[in-house]
This record gives sequence, C-alpha cells and structure tokens, in this order.
Amino acid sequence: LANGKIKLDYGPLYHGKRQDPAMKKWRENRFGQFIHWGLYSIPGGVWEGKTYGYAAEFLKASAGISTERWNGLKDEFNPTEFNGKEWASMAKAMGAKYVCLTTKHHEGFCLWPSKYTEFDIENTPYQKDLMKEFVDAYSEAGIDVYLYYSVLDWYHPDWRTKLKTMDDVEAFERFKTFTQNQLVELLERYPQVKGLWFDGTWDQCWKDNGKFSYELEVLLKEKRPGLIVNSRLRADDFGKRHRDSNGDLMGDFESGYERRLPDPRDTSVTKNDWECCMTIPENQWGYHKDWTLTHQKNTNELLEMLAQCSSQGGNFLLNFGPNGKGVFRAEEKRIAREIGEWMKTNSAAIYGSDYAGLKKQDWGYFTKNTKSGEVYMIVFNVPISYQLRVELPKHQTISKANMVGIGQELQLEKFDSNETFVLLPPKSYTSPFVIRLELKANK
Ligand code: JFZ
Repeated sequence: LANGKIKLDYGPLYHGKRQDPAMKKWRENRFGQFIHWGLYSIPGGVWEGKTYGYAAEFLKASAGISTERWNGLKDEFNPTEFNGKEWASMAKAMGAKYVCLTTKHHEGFCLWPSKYTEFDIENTPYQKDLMKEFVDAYSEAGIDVYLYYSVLDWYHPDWRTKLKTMDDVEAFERFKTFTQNQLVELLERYPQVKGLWFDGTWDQCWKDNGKFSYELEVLLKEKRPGLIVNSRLRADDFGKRHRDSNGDLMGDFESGYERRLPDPRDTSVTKNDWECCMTIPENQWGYHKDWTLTHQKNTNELLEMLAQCSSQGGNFLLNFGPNGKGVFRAEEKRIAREIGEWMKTNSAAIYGSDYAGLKKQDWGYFTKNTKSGEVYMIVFNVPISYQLRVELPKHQTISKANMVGIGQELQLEKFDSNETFVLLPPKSYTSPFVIRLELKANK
C-alpha cells in the first residue's frame, strides 16, 4: 500500500482509539475486578495431598490428572456460599468500575447453562444459573460486566491445537461453530454484558484461522453494538496475534500486559487503549490454597500499579479467585477493603484520568482528568528532604498545590525556569497520596 503497509484482509476493523460512548466509559472506568472461578477452584492447587505450586487453574495439567477424573469435579461443584449481591458490594467498596468473570476457562467447564454442552453449571449439584445472579447483581451495583472466554478447551472433543489431518480440519470446523454459538448465546442470555475478554488463542489452529476471528469480531459487534473486545481474540492473515503484520492493534484494547506493566516512561503505549491484568500472588489466577509459596503483593504495590496504568492511559484489572464454595479468601477481602479506603479519598486522580502529557518523575505518577482538566501527582516516593522536585514544560509553572483529602495547601519553591519544589510537611508517610496542581502559563 501507499503508506508502506502490507494489505491485509483480516487486519483491524479500524485504526486508532475508539471514541464512542461505550469505549469512553471503558476508559473512564480505569479499575476493574477480574474473577477466575471454575472447577479448579475446588482442589485449589492440591491433589491427593500434594501441593502444586504452578497456577491453580492449570492443576489438571501440572498434576497429570486424567480428563475423566478432572471432569468428575463437576459433580462436586456446589458453591452454596455464592451471593451475587455480596460479591458486587465488595467490588463496589473496592472501587471497581467493571468486572470480568471467567465463563469458561481452559478446562472447558461453563459457568452458565449452555445449550451447546453438558459440561456446565446446570449439570452440577448447584444447577442454578449463577451467572445470571452475578450479572444482575453487578449491573445493579453500577459495575460494568465483561466476560472472559477461553477458546482453548481441554474438554471439547473437537478442540485441536494443530490441524495436521483432514480429520483435524473437520473437527476444528465443528469447534469453530461451537465457539461462535456459545458466544452468541452469552450475549443473548446476558444483555447487560459490555464486552468479551478472549484467551487461549495462542495455538496454531487459531493462528491459521485469522479470517474466522475477523468475522467473529464483526458478527459479535453486529449482535451487540458498542461491544468491547480485547486484542487476544485476533490473528491476522499471516497468523500474527494482538498486533497485525503492520504492527497495528487488533481489537479494542491491548490485553498483552499480563502480570507486567509497560516501562513507565514509554509514551508510545498511550496511542492505544490497553489494560494490565494482575494477580496478587506471583502467578495464581484460580483459587490456590497456599499463597505462602510466593510473594504476595501488598496494597501499596497494587495501588502503584493502578496509578501507573492511569498515568499511561491504561486500565488495571486486579484478579480474585474465590474458592469452590464461592468465598473470597481473607487476604483478598482485606486488600479490596484497603484499596477501597484509598480510593474513597483519591479516586479523582484515577477515574476518568489519562496520560497528562508530562514527563515521568521520581516521586510517582502524573494523571490528568480528561473532563475537568485537573492535573494530579500520585506520590509513592517521598525524598528524605521532603522536597518533591517537579519538572514541567518550559511554558508552565505550578501556581498552587493541594493535598487531596486533607485539602492542605503545600508550600512551593520555584528554583529553576521549569522546576519547582513542592514542600511536604515532614512526617512519616505510610501510603501513597495525591496532590492536585493548579498550573499557569509562563509569561
Ligand atoms: C492466560 C491463562 O492461561 C491464565 O490461566 C489466565 O486466565 C490469564 C489471564 O490468561 O495466561 C496467559 C495468557 C497470555 C500470556 C501469559 C499467560 N502472555 O501473553 O504472556
């Protein structure tokens, strides 16, 4: 093509950031709750007395459990303690503006009663459609609902990782139909759903089917105008995933930031919408009985990730893994409560905030509210001198700095054409805080 790019039949549906109301809402939300819940939540990383340190949702593979025995967990799935309203109120108190629930993870078990499989909630002792209770409760609490869906499926007989024979190709055609049917079913059953979060699309079978993933995105968006889809759905004509062969993003936001963040000084990430999904322990998405096996992130660490995401125009999706009964562990409840307490005072610097166009500095992160235009400093590192060195572009100066929450005005000391010290009251700072700046143009 004239712009030096190669022509693709199955590239992105559009280029640049979506600016429709649904996508603007996604962006304003900034903070979401991820929930991994399935049969793997019953054994919680322990099988026949032995603890497996690898991700609990992969226990079937790590412990070499036969498909038959694993599938038997279906007859034990009975989350009698699940209460949609309680879950939603915990998420709301934490400050989550959206939630993403695993409807079907790699094991293939479906949390909703699906017409297209027997391996679902309807055929457990629980029987009831807990997804309906979930979607209704979160929606009523004003939290946007997104659904995670793993294409990769360890249960379905037609799933193939590679298509080597004609039989494989035929089986995979049936699998594609099954996938499409289930996704349409989800949208029809749960009309409040705002988007789909795809996973398990890394195998060759999917890379060979760029046309299908393209058409699937078109179809689902026709069914649900405004639908938001992550970049993990798509492969292009040449099997390139997330980004096409020209380096352009496919899907509505980049979802490759898995348990990692971009370099905080990298401004190129602000060109697309993106989301970082994060676990509290090292690598556990589903419930694991023993969290002492790895480092557990603390609230301040997680808040810093949330702040960094907002400062670079991304969302932060924090994972929770309730157990087989439908109960969140004590550590998760505590962290949710602590984040919520911080958000009560400081969320103005998070919700509706974006990249401020200012240089990343040592004390923390700048954000800018896109509606009010307010500029915030989210401070994580307090110097021993209690002097925050703030550098602005040549044409700007800080005219006022206020501590958000207390409202206290901070002393300023300008010492250079574009650098100012914001002077902090000397005391011990044990959690991050936010400073609202008023800026003026230099004469
Ligand atoms: C996948 C799943 O396998 C995992 O269980 C969890 O659901 C997570 C959210 O997604 O894991 C991945 C997917 C992509 C990468 C790494 C782990 N990646 O791109 O580096």
